[in-house]
Amino acid sequence: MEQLATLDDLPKHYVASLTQKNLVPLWPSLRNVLPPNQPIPLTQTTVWHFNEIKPLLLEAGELTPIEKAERRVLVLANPGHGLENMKATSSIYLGMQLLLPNEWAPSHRHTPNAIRLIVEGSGAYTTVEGQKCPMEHGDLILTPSGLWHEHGHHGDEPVIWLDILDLPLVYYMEASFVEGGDVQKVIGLDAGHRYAKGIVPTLHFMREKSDFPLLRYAWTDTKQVLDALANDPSYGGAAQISYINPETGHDCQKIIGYSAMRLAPKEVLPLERRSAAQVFHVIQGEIQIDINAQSHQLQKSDTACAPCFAQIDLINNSPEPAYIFVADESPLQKKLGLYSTRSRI
Ligand code: GTQ
Repeated sequence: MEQLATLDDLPKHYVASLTQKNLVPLWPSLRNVLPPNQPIPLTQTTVWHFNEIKPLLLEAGELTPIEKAERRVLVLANPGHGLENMKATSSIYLGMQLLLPNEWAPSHRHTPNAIRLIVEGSGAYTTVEGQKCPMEHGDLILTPSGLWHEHGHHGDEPVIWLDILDLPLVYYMEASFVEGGDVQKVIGLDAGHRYAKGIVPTLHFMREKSDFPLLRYAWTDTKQVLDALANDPSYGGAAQISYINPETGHDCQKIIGYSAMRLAPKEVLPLERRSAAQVFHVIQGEIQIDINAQSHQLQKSDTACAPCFAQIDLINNSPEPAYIFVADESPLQKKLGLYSTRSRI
């Protein structure tokens, strides 16, 4: 493609008179906004090690009382986007949240969608629209856009979880805001029992209606399915599951997609190059992740992100299976008609 003229090729007085009238010439910026063949992502491959986050998060527990934080979170920020912008990728926000025994993070609802992936500790819960969701290691809890949620803790050890939100996108759209509310009244059965095994509570033959019927995906269930896939010789493919909305069969949330995979000992999994940026989080075990020819070691509870069209290999060098949680921007890109894949280089 032709090299185009730059701003410096224009007379200063001409550029000044454009600026004065809120006008901008396209051609000096054309190759930036429409780069040839593939995007130039700001998202940089970044790794966050849990053993580096945890002491700082526990220190935040001593430095800042929950009443003064509301949500005690250290944000996993991508330097490529500028740390202050609190983005892991262009659309994905990641945060590690700490809740200490007897603390309460008050009820609120907001326009961005959120999920929690429980990293460590037990005894905490998130109440979503009156449904109490226990938080145990590896559980996925949804708090979709507009649903009331609060976090509490009856246990006796710190609980830490990974928050994933589409906050960067919603904020960019100038659609991000929050409302505060009162303590929620918990309604009857907890989330796990409300929509279990394909059955739902029914009142006088009337089905309960909800856009998000399932709010908690227990890790014990997910792990069982991954193990069954891996141990089924007739299945053949890589052991991977998608978290879906069981009513619609669609992705469990509208903007960010969630899945989990299992890597057997010594398994090497080359991923196809995808237009959506991705986040990887180790639920159990350890892996080597090669992103664009750079190798990184991820231990349990470590998190990494990769830019669009990255060439990624997941490698399990350990004698134990590894379980990886994945978040990506593919539901958003598919809805917008922007999703594509490329063959590996
Ligand atoms: O727990 O509701 O990391 O509202 C950022 C914003 C967590 C939450 C975050 C939030 C929350």
